[in-house]
Amino acid sequence: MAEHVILIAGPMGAGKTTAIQSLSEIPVVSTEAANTDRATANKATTTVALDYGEITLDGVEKVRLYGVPGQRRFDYMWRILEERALGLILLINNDGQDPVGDMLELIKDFSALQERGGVVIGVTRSDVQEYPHTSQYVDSIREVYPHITAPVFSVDARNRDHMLITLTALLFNIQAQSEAPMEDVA
Ligand SMILES: Nc1nc2c(ncn2[C@@H]2O[C@H](COP(=O)(O)OP(=O)(O)OP(=O)(O)O)[C@@H](O)[C@H]2O)c(=O)[nH]1
Ligand SMILES: [Mg+2]
Repeated sequence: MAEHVILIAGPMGAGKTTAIQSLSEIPVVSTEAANTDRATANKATTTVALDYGEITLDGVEKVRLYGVPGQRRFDYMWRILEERALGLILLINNDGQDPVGDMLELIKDFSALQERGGVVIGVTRSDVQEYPHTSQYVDSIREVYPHITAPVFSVDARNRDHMLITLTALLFNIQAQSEAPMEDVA
């Protein structure tokens, strides 16, 4: 059976832990601790090390899902988990202070993973905060990272179907990127 390791990253409260709970077929391993930063995300707990879940697609592809902490003080975990990963789901909460800026910064933070595999963007909490629209995320990626193909979806991390579409799009994107002809460097 083919196996993939996929990372889920994004700002605090974007829905990384929730997304893995939505997708996973096994009980999720989580490392939640009391959230002392209620100003950034008003919820009781936050991830301090990782989340882990698994899903099998079409009975043939096993996907290991790792969620990383949103808080940058734990970003050493980003680097550890990134090494094993083939692709990245970037969840961005639309009700953050500067969600498009957060996305651009995180694409840069995970540029090695993007180059090795691929990235897909899931914009969450659009029901809480309507703007910016997904088109603004798409336009910003085109402007700042014109060489990157990164599909952008509006999703609810609590919705399994939304997260399945996002994951499937990422796997297609990774496959397309691996089959793309190498750039002519001669
Ligand atoms: N209204 C709404 N709530 C959402 C949506 N997506 C996720 N949530 C909620 O937003 C919260 C996200 O919390 P977590 O899943 O803990 O976020 P996280 O990204 O793991 O955060 P950290 O681990 O702290 O970095 C949860 O309460 C979810 O139920 C959405 O699209 N709309
Ligand atoms: Mg979390």
